[in-house]
Amino acid sequence: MTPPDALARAVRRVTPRPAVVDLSILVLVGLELLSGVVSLGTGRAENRWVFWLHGVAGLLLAGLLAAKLWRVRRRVSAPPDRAARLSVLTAVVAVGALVTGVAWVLGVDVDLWLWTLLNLHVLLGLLLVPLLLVHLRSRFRLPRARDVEGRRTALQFGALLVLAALTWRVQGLLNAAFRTAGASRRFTGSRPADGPSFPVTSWVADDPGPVDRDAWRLRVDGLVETPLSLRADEVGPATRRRATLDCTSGWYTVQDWEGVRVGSLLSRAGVDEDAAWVRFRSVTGYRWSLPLSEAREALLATHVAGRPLSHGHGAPARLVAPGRRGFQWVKWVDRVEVRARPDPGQYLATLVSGFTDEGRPTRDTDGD
Ligand SMILES: Nc1nc2c(c(=O)[nH]1)N[C@H]1C(S)=C(S)[C@@H](COP(=O)(O)O)O[C@H]1N2
Ligand SMILES: [Mo]
Repeated sequence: MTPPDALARAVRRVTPRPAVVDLSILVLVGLELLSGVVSLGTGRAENRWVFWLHGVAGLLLAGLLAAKLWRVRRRVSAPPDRAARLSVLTAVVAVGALVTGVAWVLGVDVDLWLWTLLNLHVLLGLLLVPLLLVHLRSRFRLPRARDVEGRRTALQFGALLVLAALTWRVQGLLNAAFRTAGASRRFTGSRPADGPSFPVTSWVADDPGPVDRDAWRLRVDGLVETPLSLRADEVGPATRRRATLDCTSGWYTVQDWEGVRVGSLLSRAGVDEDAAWVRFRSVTGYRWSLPLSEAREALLATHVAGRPLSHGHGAPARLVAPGRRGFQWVKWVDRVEVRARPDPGQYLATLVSGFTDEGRPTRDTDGD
């Protein structure tokens, strides 16, 4: 037996029946969607397993998808019908999502104008969902009892899972050994932002004009005994805190932030008994909320790296929420609201704030 034959036999051995492969692909895409979305919301080391799961399940998915594509390689005949064209598109998007994900982990980054390879990975992953749903309608059947060969299928999946986990581990070791760009990645996949300064980013389109520091007031209200409205020189004593800003577009920076502890503002205002959440609002309408105890530990920063915040970084004050991802670090904060409940509308607010009057740049009307 020649080596390629031996390999082909080994591959056949670990490949489950077609219907089982297809169902597993479906389940894995669901898992990738879930872990991918959850991973965007966390930057805490104790949640690193979410990223691990996303990586290993991705490798498993790559293996099963390869088996599937090999199986159907001759299916697309000329002229392809609509369903076949859709299947090809689904395959291309799926392969694209996997390739961009793997490339990102290996440290590859290409400049896609405003985007990173990671943004493209997220887009392709999300695009795959509707494509797969339509593809399912024309193609899917559930595995029958005879497709599932009990012990054998379980062993196959065991072997595939071990293989995927090993590949993930070896990838980490190789990245470290060869000091690739992948080795400097944080567990979230973010790379260090280059240079002493760090990027100015907006989540979607938030781009207000500079906030006038003299006219600016910080309001602290909601479920408090004494609502406050503070001038910049009244916000209170500054504390310093080192914290990592980790943006979901794939970069991070560790900085020394300086500003008032939110807990000190809240003590001054006195929170009511049923207070449980604190919402931070930007002049643009962009907003995010933190549970009360976490909010107390957060900072409203006015300085970073020993200097006053620039407009782009959120002057006069921006939220510093350690362990949270960058998009939750609200910039240009002018209101701290104590609430009893969380705020489901915040997700939408971060997406649309750039399209409201407050969020749009004022520069184009400056000449009036
Ligand atoms: N008001 C407001 N705050 C915002 C954003 C925004 O678009 N509007 N972008 C967020 C995102 S996605 C990130 S990563 C950080 C970036 O902070 P920086 O521009 O200081 O690097 O700010 C967050 N705070
Ligand atoms: Mo971000």
